[in-house]
Amino acid sequence: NLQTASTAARGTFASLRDEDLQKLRQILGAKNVLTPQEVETEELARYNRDWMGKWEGRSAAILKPASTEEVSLVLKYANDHNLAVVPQGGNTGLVGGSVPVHDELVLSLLRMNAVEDLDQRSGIVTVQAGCVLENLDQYLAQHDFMVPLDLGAKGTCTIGGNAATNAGGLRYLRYGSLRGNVLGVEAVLADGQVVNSLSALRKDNTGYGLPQLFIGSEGTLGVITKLTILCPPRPKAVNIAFFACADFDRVQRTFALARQKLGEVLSAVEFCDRSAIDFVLKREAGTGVRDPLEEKHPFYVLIETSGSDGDHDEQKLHNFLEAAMGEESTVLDGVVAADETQARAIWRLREGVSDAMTTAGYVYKYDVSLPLPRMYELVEETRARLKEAGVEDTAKAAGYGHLGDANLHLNVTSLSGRDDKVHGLLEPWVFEWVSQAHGSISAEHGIGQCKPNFLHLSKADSAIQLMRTLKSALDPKGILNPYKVLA
Ligand code: FAD
Ligand code: 2HG
Ligand code: ZN
Repeated sequence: NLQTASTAARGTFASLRDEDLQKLRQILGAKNVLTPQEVETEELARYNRDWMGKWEGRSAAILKPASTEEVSLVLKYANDHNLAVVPQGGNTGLVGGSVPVHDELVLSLLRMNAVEDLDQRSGIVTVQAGCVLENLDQYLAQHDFMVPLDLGAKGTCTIGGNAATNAGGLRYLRYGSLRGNVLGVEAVLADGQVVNSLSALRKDNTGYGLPQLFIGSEGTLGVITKLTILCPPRPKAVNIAFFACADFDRVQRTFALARQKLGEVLSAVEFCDRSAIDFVLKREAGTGVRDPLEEKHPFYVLIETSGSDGDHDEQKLHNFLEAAMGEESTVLDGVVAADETQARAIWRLREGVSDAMTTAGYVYKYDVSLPLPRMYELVEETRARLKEAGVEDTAKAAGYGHLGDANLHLNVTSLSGRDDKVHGLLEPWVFEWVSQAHGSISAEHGIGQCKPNFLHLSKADSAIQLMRTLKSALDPKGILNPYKVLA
């Protein structure tokens, strides 16, 4: 049932033996080591299979450490005995990076979920890697701070997984990358060495930026156990507006106008096409999530403002609306959320697309960044390609994503299930199209086991070679997340 899975043969790793199990149980406690022999199939599948059911391994054991020291002891043992390990957080990743390909041990960080410290003046939080993003955000809310990251999987994904994938999400436009906001990382290397690079300083140029090695490395260079993150104050006034546009040119002009008129209070600019919205409306039928506009339109733009002074922000939003609906006439219709319930329902229209397109059939997902003017061309050309092949009635393409970051999510749902013909039409064509347009084949989801064979389309050979050098320096036996990222 695969999109693009690793075809790599099993490496020359050892197979788990009874004496290994005994040792691992000594380190972690018997109940924190699950094996296929002792656990219900469904419980095991939570760790072996990704949430879309696209990738599934057969882990010899699931390991659940509770401390950095336990992670260190487990990795030292695994490295000494040549056992391969997959670090796992909430298992919400979209590129098959968090599940085993063969029988690798799964190292779940979910028990390491404590918020250890918050500096109330600077907003710098120290948190264990397995803390669920939403739980961290709720903790910070009690102290008037927020995580500088938000995404649809917030209720399940972990902050360690977010850092390991350098997740982008819905507020990247305002707060930027985790590469900027994560100040420090504590990580355990493949041989069990604990690297303490947990700086809580905004400025620290003492040598190499070691935390950056682990951010976005998808569990291939080390296991992140703890992070320090610079968190912004929680905004006091938040407004959400939802607009309809007639074409993608007007979508882009609406974004440009929003930047001009809303300036520093702009916190998100997202977009969906009609097809994406139709999937959500069908999926959410009966939940209270509905199209807030009377007529159907080809494109929608969601704009969020966040600031500290409600009147000031509303005045700015008013000026923007006047220009967008009047002199500039970039939007056809629009609505500003009147209360929090409506704001949540509007956000759901956008955040719900991924799930709606996944559950409607078999979904092929592409997460790309492109020069903004060419972003929607890819969706149009995909549709034309599906039509030409005569599969347009069963293979439905939609475009949506983080307009403010020129990050397109092209999803194609095959309503009749997985389809080799559709797959063959999409790959490698999509990746090559993106490469020729000077885009990135992975804007925010990473490479995982899905895209190692296409990495060269977005990275120079010399850069890939340096990645290999780093990998063999930090993990000479290659036990950490094998078959992922590098082919
Ligand atoms: P996992 O899925 O468990 O792991 C992801 C990768 O990180 C794997 O390679 C794993 O080995 C590694 N890893 C996990 N924890 C650690 C650790 N402690 N140390 C080292 N390596 C580790 N992504 C975006 O960028 N933007 C979005 O807007 C976005 N929206 C999403 C919406 C939905 C509905 C879903 C399901 C996913 C979305 N994602 C998005 C994907 C995103 O990458 C993940 O949700 C999240 O960042 C992964 O966190 P996780 O804890 O689930 O990690
Ligand atoms: C989003 O922005 C996520 O909704 C998921 O990054 C995108 O499922 C996808 O393709
Ligand atoms: Zn996204």
